[in-house]
Parts: sequence; C-alpha cells; structure tokens
Amino acid sequence: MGKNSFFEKLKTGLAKTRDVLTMDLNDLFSKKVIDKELFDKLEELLISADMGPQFTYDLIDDVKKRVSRHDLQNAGQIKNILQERMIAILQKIEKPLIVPKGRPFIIMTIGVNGSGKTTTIGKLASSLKSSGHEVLLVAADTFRAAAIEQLEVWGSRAGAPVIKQKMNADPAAVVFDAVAKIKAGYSGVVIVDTAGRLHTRTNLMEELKKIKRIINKELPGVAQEILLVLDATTGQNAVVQAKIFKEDIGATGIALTKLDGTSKGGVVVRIANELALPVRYIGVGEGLGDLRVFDSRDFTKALLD
Ligand SMILES: Nc1nc2c(ncn2[C@@H]2O[C@H](COP(=O)(O)OP(=O)(O)OP(=O)(O)O)[C@@H](O)[C@H]2O)c(=O)[nH]1
Ligand SMILES: [Mg+2]
Repeated sequence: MGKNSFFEKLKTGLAKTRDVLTMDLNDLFSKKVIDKELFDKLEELLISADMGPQFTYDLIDDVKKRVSRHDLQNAGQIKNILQERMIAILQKIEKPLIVPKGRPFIIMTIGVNGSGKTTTIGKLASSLKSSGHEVLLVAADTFRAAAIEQLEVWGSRAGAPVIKQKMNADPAAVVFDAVAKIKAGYSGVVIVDTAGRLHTRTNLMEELKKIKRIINKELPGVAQEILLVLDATTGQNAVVQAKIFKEDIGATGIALTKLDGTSKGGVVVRIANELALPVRYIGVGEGLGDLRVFDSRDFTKALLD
C-alpha cells in the first residue's frame, strides 16, 4: 500500500473523532477573536474527545501566554500549537515493538473481555507473517469454547497454527505446551490469547500471573511483550483499567483497539500523560489489515488535518 492510501485509510479509521472534534475545532479556529468563549469551547472539545484535563489545561495555558506576549494574532494559529503539543506528548509513547527474527519471542495479550484481544492477535499474526516471521498462536482462553474456535479462524486467515487444548483446560497447561515447543527448538513468535473473564471462582489477575510465571520459570530471559489490549470506546475507563494491568501484571505495551468506533480518539493523549506505557499498535477496524503501528505524527495529522 502506498504511503498516501495508507494515510487516507488511517484518516477514515479515525473518522468518528475527526467528525466531532476536528470539524468543531476548525469552526472554532475560524473565529476572528481569541476570547473567553473560545477558550471555554476549546476546553469542552478537548475534554469531550478524552484528551484528559492535564493536556487540555496545559494547552490552553500555553495559548493564553502566547496571546499575552502577542505571539498569537489569530485563532487559526492555535491549530498548529495543538498539533505540535500533541505530537510532542505522543512521541513519548511511540516505541514500536521490535520483534526479532531467529529467536523465540513471546507476546502475551491481556485485557478485559471484549477489548479486542483475539481480533488483535489475528491482525498482528497476519502482519508479522507478511514481514517474514514464523507465528504460532496459543489458545489460553479456555473459558468459552467459542474463544478457541475464534482464534482458529484468525489463525487460518493469517496462516498461523494454533496450539490448543479442550475447553476448560488449565490455561497455564496450554501455555506450557507452547513453552515445550520453544524448548524443542521453535524460534518464531508465539502469541498467547488469554481470557478477559474467568469462572467466578478463579481470579483473572492470578491466572494471568500464573501464565507469566510459567513462561519466566521455564524460559528464563526469553524476549517477551505483555501487550495490554484496550478498547478506545471506553475512553477514560480504559486508562483506569490500564493502570491496574500495568501494576498487577506488568504490561509492557498497549494495543488500542476500536478507534474507528469512537469519537474519543484523544484518549491516546491521556494514555501518554497518565500511563507512560508505549502504544505499540492501534486498531481501526475489524479486518485483517486494520492494525497499525502507532506513529505520533501520522496519528495527529490523521486526526486534525
Ligand atoms: N470496529 C472495531 N472493532 C473491533 C476492533 N478490534 C476488535 N473489534 C471487535 O470487538 C469485538 C470483541 O473482540 P474480541 O477480539 O473478541 O475481544 P476479546 O478481548 O478477545 O474478548 P474476550 O475473548 O471475550 O475476552 C469483536 O466484535 C471485534 O470484531 C477494532 O479495532 N475496530
Ligand atoms: Mg478473546
């Protein structure tokens, strides 16, 4: 795909946020005067796109200072300031996942039910396969039968085999099978699908910790990513969840899904300010090709240009 059509697709994926945020912002910036009403409206728009209070107040403070220094003559210039500040913040969390070749790499996905783990795994497997990686999927969500089948469907779309056991099997045992493969010489990528919810008696966090423990005990020092999958449509709730998963399980990166389904795309800014976890990927649709490596500049431009 050419750079332009790639960018256009990202723009389409972010259309909901663009429609609400960017159209209103453009309206606002076409105003002649910079007054209190403009600041109030700007604040309202940024908060409603879920950019978070910190970013919003910092931006407005910056703009006010520039106005009083007479650095700013018209409202239109605020757009550039907004873009620059967004890029600067987002660059902090732009650290693409580097997946090595020729040695094992484990990606363990975690996140609440419905956040998009299994779908993201399918897209990621496909993208890794097309860049020449060997990929193996692990069905460690044994909570519902459909979960295993769903992973198998994605596996066949992506051309990646799936390691599985029966429904209700111990998730750690399925992971153990994948570990055995690595010990036997497999040197590709292993992506572990986990449940977002378990039978009431078992604690999800404890189960995830157990899986992590097995990986680290059996394969000390193995290169790995604990990829937290967050649903962007849940806005600031996603940030609250992320804090828990970061502290409890030690998430090392984020895949932010369903950006196409929300007008709260600004939540990426909030994640950058409040979590300091790299956003590795963004999901902008349900298809195989709808996962993107997060790029702060492309993202900002696709959202605001
Ligand atoms: N529009 C859109 N839908 C998505 C995206 N990612 C996932 N989905 C949809 O979100 C729903 C839930 O996705 P799953 O991948 O099953 O979520 P999960 O985290 O594996 O859920 P559990 O297995 O129940 O924990 C599905 O209908 C997906 O098609 C995305 O980037 N955009
Ligand atoms: Mg799933």
